[in-house]
Amino acid sequence: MTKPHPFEHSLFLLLAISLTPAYHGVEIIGGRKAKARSNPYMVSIQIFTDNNMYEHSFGCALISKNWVLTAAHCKPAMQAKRKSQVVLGAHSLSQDKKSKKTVPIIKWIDYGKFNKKIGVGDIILLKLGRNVKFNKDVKVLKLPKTKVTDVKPGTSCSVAGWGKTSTCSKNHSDTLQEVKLKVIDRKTCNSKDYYNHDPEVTQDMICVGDSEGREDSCQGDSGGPLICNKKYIGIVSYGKGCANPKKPGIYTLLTKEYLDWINKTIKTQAYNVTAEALY
Ligand code: 4AZ
Repeated sequence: MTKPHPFEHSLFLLLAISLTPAYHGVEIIGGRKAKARSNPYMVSIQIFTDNNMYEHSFGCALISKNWVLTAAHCKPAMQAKRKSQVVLGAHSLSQDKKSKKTVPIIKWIDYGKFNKKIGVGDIILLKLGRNVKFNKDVKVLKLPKTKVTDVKPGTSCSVAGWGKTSTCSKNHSDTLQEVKLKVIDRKTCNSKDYYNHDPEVTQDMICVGDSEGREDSCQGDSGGPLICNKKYIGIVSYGKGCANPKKPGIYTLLTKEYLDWINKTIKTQAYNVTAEALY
């Protein structure tokens, strides 16, 4: 075997580095690896695929011992494949850590007003097959008080997820990524240069993005929570592409109406189980 020329060595190194996604800093899109345990409420929704394995498909947040909150547009994919589960306490999805717990999804409860065409009502509750145990890696994300219903434009928010790390990548991220984004006022978001009312960004949605188009949530982050001022404010819902400065992410806003529905549904369901157990 001939010895490689030193220049060949560095050329190979350069090629290897430039092909590593992390080198470009393109995580979630433009974000960074989340600190382990910094988002213990983050849950991965996984669907059983034709490859005979569960694959990360959406994000969601743990809101009680047996409920997670996510986006309604995730439901058809979950139902089409029948078998879906959630993974809690994960940072890397592939690494087999003790902290990771897998629980089946046994029920979907729709807000009932989801309209795919116009994007409204993109919110759904998923009931888990058993109660989860809370620990350092698995914690509830508290729902805000019903008084908190909107956030001022310019507010800094964060989103985490295992979604795509670049617009052109096919795969989701193995490690949880997070990014900081800013709230954009509805008027701007609906203006001609932005969404031009297609879809209409209504009072129960919120636009959040990066004016330079470097950072965004993307495919696979859908359903995950939007945190602003340390409060659970919204759900990753939609966007035309990812990291386009004039097409920021559109999030379902946790309005009083949605929060009342969530609280009522969880209470009613807990009562139903008790009632069922009596017979
Ligand atoms: C998606 O397809 C998706 N840039 C999620 C978020 C955004 C765009 C698309 C926001 O799940």
